[in-house]
Amino acid sequence: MSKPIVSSFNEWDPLEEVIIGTLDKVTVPFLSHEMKVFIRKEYWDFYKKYGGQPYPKEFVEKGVKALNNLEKVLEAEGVKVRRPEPVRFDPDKRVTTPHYESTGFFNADVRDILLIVGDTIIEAPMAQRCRAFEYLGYQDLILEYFKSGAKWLCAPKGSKSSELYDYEYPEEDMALFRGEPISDTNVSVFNGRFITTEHEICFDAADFVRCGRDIFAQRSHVTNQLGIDWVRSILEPTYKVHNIKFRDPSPVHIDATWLPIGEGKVLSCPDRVCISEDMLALFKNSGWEIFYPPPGEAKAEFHMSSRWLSMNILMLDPERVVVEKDELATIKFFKKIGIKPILVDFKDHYMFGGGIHCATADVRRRGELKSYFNN
Ligand code: DAV
Repeated sequence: MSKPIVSSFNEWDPLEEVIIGTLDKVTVPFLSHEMKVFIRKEYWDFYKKYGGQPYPKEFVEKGVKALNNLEKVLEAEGVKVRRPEPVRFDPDKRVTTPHYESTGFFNADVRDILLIVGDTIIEAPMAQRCRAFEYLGYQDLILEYFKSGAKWLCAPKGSKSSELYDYEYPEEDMALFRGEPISDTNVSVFNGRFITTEHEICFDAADFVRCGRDIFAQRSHVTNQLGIDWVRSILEPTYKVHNIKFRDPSPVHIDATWLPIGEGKVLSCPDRVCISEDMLALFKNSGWEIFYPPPGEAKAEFHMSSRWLSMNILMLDPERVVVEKDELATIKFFKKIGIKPILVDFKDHYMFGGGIHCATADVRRRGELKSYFNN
């Protein structure tokens, strides 16, 4: 039997096929309540002013170039690259649902919405209203993979009614940006309070990382416990889905916080270390080594993310990693641990919130389903 086209079990087996997102029709999201933990406070005025309109052209042109640079670099390394079809709806057109009105955002960060586990593509419901219809941009591509034998699952989309969001979430905690050093641990998320409630299932795919039979998921502003429980319910018993926590005042997506780079090797953001004793014990008892990369240093705009996009990298295989070309400290770090950096000029994509890992979804990695943990 020939190998399925969609087959990817971890973050590091040799990469054969990948999807890279698109900035086609990218629209400035509205500064709605749930976006206030996502967009840095110093940019709120920009989002209040331009929400629902296209981004200034020069930003988009540079961002498009960054995605195209990544495509060229991956192709040169022998990886088959797929791009989503041109977006056939207008994200700047206001959509009225039974529960809210919103415009859209983009289709650039594929990792946020598509969770690929083995031969199954799971469409995440997304937590932010501006991303509710993002799945439409991937339908042709997923249909093609489905016809080739992949399984296609949609998580419950939910209503995104106002009950899904905590409107009393303290504004001072919204300003505590993820990944920045904090002294005070008495902030909402440490007490189990997030911008999303448990009113209905919600998650972004980027709050999950895959290590064969073990998958690690964080409760974040965009992924609630019901979302993690839903993923667990469909992947069990073949896979184990573990909850993992970090010292992060504003968690959104796990892939610039805790990113496996090979069998027994995980990158851990030193500004938001793991605080789950059981998970630390699991990694330790299974012989895993935790690596702390240096901070990001590329000169770029960061509207919706921390500078830790530097560690949001893509493994081509356990020996080669795709890194932003100006992340010099990160490049040096990888060389030191024996992994060859493949450089790409990508920093102009950072302002849209994502790094190299975010902008991609690995469709096929050569390798089998294995267990890397003693549990
Ligand atoms: O560090 O701000 C970035 C991941 C976005 N997909 C951060 C998280």
